[in-house]
Amino acid sequence: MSIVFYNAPMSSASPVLSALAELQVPHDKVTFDLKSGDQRKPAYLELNPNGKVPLLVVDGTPMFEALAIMLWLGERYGVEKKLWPAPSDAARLEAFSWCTWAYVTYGTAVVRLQFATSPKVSSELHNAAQAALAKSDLAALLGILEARLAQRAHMLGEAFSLVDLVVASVVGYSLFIGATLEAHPRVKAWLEGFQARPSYQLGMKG
Ligand SMILES: N[C@@H](CCC(=O)N[C@@H](CS)C(=O)NCC(=O)O)C(=O)O
Repeated sequence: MSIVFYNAPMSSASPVLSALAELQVPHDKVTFDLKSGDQRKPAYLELNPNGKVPLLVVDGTPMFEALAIMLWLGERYGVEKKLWPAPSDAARLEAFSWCTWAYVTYGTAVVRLQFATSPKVSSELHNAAQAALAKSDLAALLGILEARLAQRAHMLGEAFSLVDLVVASVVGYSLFIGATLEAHPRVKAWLEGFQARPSYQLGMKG
């Protein structure tokens, strides 16, 4: 199988790079400089009309969206590496739920906070009330994660899995935006455990 991975340091591609490392998936890596506009070149837009990273090209077929890519990697490579539940395992249902929860439910609150406060967004669009509401929604969601981790060391049980990588990547990013973990010590310890893994370090390095 031929896999080409389009990456950019410190971007939405970083968790995918970590997943490729955890799963030891052989691939060729193309590193983009987003500031110079590599992602908007016509040849790349043919592969990904969104003009964004990450992108995985599998035997010539392009696949975009980090969550979709990581779910596919889990299905294709994770079972044999014991990092993704087998089709007959009920934990597979939980795997899909928690990964989607991280990117869609938690991720939406992260984006709301980002739009309300980010220096990359024009200041007249900043909104203190929206920021406070998004922060309080993030705290409530972190409470759900805290409760989950009170019953098991990792998202699916005692062992680390790709689900930890997916969820921790989004939670880790939210701290850069302004979420805090003071009230969620289990989430904090679990996140620190993930960030100590070589795959996380590699993902961040790009
Ligand atoms: N929802 C997409 C987001 C992808 C995305 O926003 N990528 C950014 C880097 S973090 C990008 O390539 N930006 C380049 C641009 O917008 O020109 C995913 O998760 O794959």
